[in-house]
Amino acid sequence: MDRKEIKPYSQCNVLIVDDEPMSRLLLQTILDTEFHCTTVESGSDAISYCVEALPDLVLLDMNMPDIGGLEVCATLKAAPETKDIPVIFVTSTMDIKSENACWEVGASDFVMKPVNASTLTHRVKTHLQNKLRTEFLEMMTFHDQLTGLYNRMYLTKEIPLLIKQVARDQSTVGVIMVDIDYFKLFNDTYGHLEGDICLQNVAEILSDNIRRPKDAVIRFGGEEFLIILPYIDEDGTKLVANQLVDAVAKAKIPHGKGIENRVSISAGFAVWKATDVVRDDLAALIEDADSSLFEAKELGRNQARG
Ligand code: GH3
Ligand code: MG
Ligand code: MG
Ligand code: MG
Repeated sequence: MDRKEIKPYSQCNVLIVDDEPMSRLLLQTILDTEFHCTTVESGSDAISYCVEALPDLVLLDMNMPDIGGLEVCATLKAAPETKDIPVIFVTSTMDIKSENACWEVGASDFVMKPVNASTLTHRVKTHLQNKLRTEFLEMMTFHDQLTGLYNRMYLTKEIPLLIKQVARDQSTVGVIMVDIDYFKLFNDTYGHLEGDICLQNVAEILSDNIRRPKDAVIRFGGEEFLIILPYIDEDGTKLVANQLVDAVAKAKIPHGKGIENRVSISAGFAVWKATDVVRDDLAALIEDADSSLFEAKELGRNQARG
């Protein structure tokens, strides 16, 4: 996702679900000029498409032979990944009972058949706008603007929930604190703007090397990054920490006053076990990683310690 602005309607994927070919064609013809449309002909296809492709909005027929629209909507609203996709019902039969049923399963709106093209387009736009704005604000709240990484707000809001989940699963979580070496000297040599670019480059290298969906790379402070690795043990954490140190060194970002004239990082890591009640606290875990980082600095930088 572009982190600087809200994406345009033309990039929004609208899913049209209807068992009648003529209805699908009509809706698609109306909407195709402004949005990117995909069509499916059954409730079950709609659910599997949504889980896989996460469309921005769903136009949903009420009556279909396999799974009806109400059940499709309820299924989408029950799953965390699909619950925020707005659903607009498109139907010819709408008494008060069905209307209420639509709201109860989590519909955002409904449009009557035969559809008025202008009303349909406007309703779709309104709900897309709400969704895109909410997504954008959430993204801004939880990300650092310079690097695009997660920020401290994400750390305090989301990570404790993740750690609780790890504890319930009786597993472990690895934490790595990363700090760029001699970064003050980098700024002094090349200027603050180049320093910002360096931060972006290092952030990208860290992200490229942390690939599991539940892992998080957080900009913790100025040139400090915190990496949270749920369900990883001590050996795994150590391996990742060393990989990060190597990856930054291998990138050979010039730094006249750095180790071997390159930008390098130091890393300190710690691992929390679900059974280890004494350390059942994010702050304590970060402190552990931080004191290991101090050791890495003391031992000459450009290395990981745990
Ligand atoms: P060490 O190897 O011991 O970590 O030395 P260091 O110079 O990296 O450590 P120090 O904490 O003294 O310096 C951190 C520097 O990071 C100081 C500050 O100017 C710079 N910095 C912090 N945030 C930013 C930022 O957003 N942009 C830029 N360009 N520099 C930043
Ligand atoms: Mg139908
Ligand atoms: Mg620092
Ligand atoms: Mg530093």
